[in-house]
Amino acid sequence: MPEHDTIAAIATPPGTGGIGILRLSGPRALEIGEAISASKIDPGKIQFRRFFDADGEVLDHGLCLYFRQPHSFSGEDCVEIQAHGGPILLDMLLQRLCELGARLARAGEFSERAFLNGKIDLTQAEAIADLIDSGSRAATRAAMRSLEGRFSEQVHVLVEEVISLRVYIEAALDFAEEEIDFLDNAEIGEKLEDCSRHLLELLEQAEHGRTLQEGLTVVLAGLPNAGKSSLLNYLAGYEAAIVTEIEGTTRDVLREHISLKGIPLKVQDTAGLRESDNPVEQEGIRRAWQAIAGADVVLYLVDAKKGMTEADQRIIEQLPADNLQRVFNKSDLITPADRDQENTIYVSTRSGDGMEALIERITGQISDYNQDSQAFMARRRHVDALLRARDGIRQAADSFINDRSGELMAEDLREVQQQLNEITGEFSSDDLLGRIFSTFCIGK
Ligand SMILES: Nc1nc2c(ncn2[C@@H]2O[C@H](COP(=O)(O)OP(=O)(O)OP(=O)(O)O)[C@@H](O)[C@H]2O)c(=O)[nH]1
Ligand SMILES: [Mg+2]
Repeated sequence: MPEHDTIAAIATPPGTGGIGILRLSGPRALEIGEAISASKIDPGKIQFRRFFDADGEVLDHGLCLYFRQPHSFSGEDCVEIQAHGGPILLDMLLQRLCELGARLARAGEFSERAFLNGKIDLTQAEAIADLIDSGSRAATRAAMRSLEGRFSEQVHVLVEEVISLRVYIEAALDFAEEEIDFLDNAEIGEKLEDCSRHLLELLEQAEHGRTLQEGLTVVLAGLPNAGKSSLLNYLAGYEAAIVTEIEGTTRDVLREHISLKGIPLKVQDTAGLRESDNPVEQEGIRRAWQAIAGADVVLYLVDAKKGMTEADQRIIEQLPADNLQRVFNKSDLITPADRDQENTIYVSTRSGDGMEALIERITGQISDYNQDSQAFMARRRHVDALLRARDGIRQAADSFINDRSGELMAEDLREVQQQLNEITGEFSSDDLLGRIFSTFCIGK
């Protein structure tokens, strides 16, 4: 249930600026706004006002806006005060609002109220935070699409499909003798198939959205001296990592946030993979494998001058094949005729040769996706819920095909519906909401 106190916060970022904005939301917002400005405030107008302290002395003057509920962001009565953007001044104004009966808002509390009042659903609330935090143009556009409701719409379509299937099955269950007939009905199998296919499509889109939100994790791996640190430096545009001709230079995993073609990347340079007696290097290699396990893309670097060695082959066999890209570095040291490897990108961190193709390979998939203007922002939470829903559908298919049980199937589908509703927040716990909104900024 929505709370009934009135909250206040500074909505503009800390620091100085021409304008600083304070927000009030709750049943006493108008009363407090009128008290601090010692005047009446009308809805739907922008009004110039003075703002006073407890002794009637003018603290500042600026603009005042009143949004009458439910026509406001939070769905409650809201007053916005646009004052001058000095941090001390804004604090004094905020303190005055609290003296008049407002309470300091918690992080994300305006958005939380908007959600509880049904103004936005949970994915949209999350999209606001992601829009503000987005680290690239692609991420910004995707967050806006989620805020516009593209993601929620698709979840709703899926929920409708599951509901219609449930209704169909549960109606048949009411006529117990007919259950056998109904289980022979091919239509159910087809509907399940459709549901499953649509869910997998949405899951794929959500995975892309999550990558945009979190950034794509690209791990540079290979034997010592292949040029991993040199490549990190090339992509970062500065000397982030130490480069020497000594094998085993890098030990720690080095992480750089790099934006390529508007795609946020977390590029990780790792220790060269080899047998070592040195405990420090051993730990570095262990961490390198850990980084590889968490990668969206692994670039496996080979020294082109040395070519693919047995040691390289042994490592490649242990790498996940689906997100692996082989890169032959030091192409400046070989002739064009030596470029005989398939599925390989040749680069030189020294001359910059081949970098375009490499960057295209890393960002290609995601930017293609974004260009068809379908990409929406998603979070790990959404992907997890969709994965659970996918498992639920599989379970339902199993109940249908193997157990021949309409009852089990109905129960499986009920759970699928719940997992999907968790995404948009139609089904949610206080705990989940607390976790989500506490990561927002104050005043949002
Ligand atoms: N000619 C040439 N030399 C390169 C190129 N890239 C890197 N090198 C040299 O190769 C050596 C090793 O480079 P690093 O970047 O330190 O290699 P690494 O893979 O990080 O090595 P470790 O940290 O030991 O695993 C250095 O002497 C670099 O100058 C290249 O494109 N061309
Ligand atoms: Mg290195």
